[in-house]
Amino acid sequence: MSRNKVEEAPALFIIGTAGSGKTSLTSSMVEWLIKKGINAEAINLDPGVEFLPYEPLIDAREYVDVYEIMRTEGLGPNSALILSTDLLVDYVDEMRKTLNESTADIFIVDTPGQIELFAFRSGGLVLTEELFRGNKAIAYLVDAPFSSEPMNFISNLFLEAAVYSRFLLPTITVITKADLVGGESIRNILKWFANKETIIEDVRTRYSAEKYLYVKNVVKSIPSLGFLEKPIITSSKTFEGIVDLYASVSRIFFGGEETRYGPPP
Ligand SMILES: Nc1nc2c(ncn2[C@@H]2O[C@H](COP(=O)(O)OP(=O)(O)O)[C@@H](O)[C@H]2O)c(=O)[nH]1
Ligand SMILES: [Mg+2]
Repeated sequence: MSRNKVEEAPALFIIGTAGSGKTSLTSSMVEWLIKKGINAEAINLDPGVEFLPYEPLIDAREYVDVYEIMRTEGLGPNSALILSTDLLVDYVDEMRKTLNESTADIFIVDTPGQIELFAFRSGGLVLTEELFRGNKAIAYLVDAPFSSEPMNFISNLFLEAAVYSRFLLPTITVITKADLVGGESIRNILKWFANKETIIEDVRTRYSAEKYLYVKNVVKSIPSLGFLEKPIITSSKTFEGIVDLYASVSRIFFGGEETRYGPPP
């Protein structure tokens, strides 16, 4: 990889629902990149995480303490987590100092467990815009065991579209935990991505007529939603697909090739 060191390293934001495998993928990807001689640094923006399998360059927990906020503000864990994530924005300048001194080639950014804390509150957008100055992209994680069911798959794609509409950044769909499902599930997911008629048909055979009619209408009304480009199939346990994910990321950051959604306007 070559990067003009005058520019800041690009940042890949790892976004997905709770438990979709963000922290695991951040860890595996950084480990894989470092083995390849690429100076990757992990950034943890989740103030609520208990255990991290990687050593972050920046750790949200050094700036905000969820337990302290629970005590001082008299909040329960959910409210304290929301406030903690919002408060991170106050530390952008301090975090910038660390980034300024970094010689990283790429930042892999792990985001809060609950997707809405980062994607659907103002803090996440501010952090992506003000903390990172290089190129940016999103890896949107779709849990393979969860998405093997057609309706789950569809709702996850709607969520991906909602995330995209917030950030307008090049977005790669990443199927995680491939090691937990059989080849047939993966083939189905790839089939649904390649041809939306197939998911409408699978919904027709598996669910009520009411659900089928609904899916038929909504899926048809959003022609480009997640069905245009092959997702990357990965496992953070076996490292399957990490090479493909990095190839996609490289194309966005260094290859100038358009992604599924194209570059931001
Ligand atoms: N088998 C398997 N388990 C995984 C994989 N990725 C994550 N997990 C497990 O899924 C759970 C949630 O993962 P985590 O990375 O913490 O998800 P996050 O909430 O999105 O950060 C943990 O128990 C992980 O060990 C994977 O590729 N394969
Ligand atoms: Mg996590």
